[in-house]
Amino acid sequence: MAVEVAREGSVAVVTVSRPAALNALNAQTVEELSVVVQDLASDAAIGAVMLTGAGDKAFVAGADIAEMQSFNAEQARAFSARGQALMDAIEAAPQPWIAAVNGFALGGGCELALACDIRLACESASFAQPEIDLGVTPGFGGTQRLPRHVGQGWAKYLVLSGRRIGAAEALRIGLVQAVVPDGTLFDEAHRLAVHLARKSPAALRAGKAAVLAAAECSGAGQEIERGVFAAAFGSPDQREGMAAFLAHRRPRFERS
Ligand code: CO8
Repeated sequence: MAVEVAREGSVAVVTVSRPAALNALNAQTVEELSVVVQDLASDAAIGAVMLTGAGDKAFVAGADIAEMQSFNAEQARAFSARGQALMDAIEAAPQPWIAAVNGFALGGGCELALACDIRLACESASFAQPEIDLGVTPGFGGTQRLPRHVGQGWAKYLVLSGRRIGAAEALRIGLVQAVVPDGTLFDEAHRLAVHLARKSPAALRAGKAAVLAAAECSGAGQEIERGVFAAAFGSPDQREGMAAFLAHRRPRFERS
């Protein structure tokens, strides 16, 4: 198995473990991870998940290039769809997922980190979307999530240049939320996971869903916006607010 899961109380630690290939994601690893995400999502005992890579060199060095090398377009599309579905499932999971980026987060590895809710990195971690140097483009959701996290300018810089940036730069552009000294990442990420796991599960789920909806402002976010906008109509506050405006007086809203 290339994916290890350790349950420690209300925290699950998920480790991608293919050290000989720097934890690169082949089809089997994507499938294993997908099953793990599904299992954890339905495990009410788990309040937060921490995701990391085996060893101290790589988080995940990308999709498996050796496996992809001979793909035709149809196979590439299918692999991309499976990877995208995995990333979507992490993003939609009821629990928060923390990426503990302990080394290279390249290509699909960077995309995997981006699908998590919070990213912590050690000082020696590095990030890139190097697909351009393989003659391809990101296929696991990176073109969509990167601009959301770092803005279009940095997203284009990373996707078009393929350049690798260090943890400090990743922090500066908002790709990660914190950088910690090498050797302390696991404990820091675990501490954060324990902290999150103590929160209300319903509120965590709602918070994730609401922020996600905000990010998807062209689709689901705007539907939510329309829903809450419409639901206000006919309420006492809406009637009072609009009546007050038209009467040139201050509105008086009830507190309960
Ligand atoms: N896939 C397969 N094997 C890999 C990968 C990878 N992504 N990365 C590293 N490895 C293997 C190496 O081939 C090597 O194996 P071996 O010992 O058998 O030769 C072993 O891991 C160790 O790697 P290196 O000897 O290269 O170690 P270095 O410290 O010299 O270099 C690097 C480390 C910089 C990380 C280097 O290995 C590297 O550049 N790797 C490739 C990084 C990359 O380009 N990643 C992006 C891949 S494409 C992608 O992720 C697209 C995602 C969307 C897919 C959509 C589906 C169609």
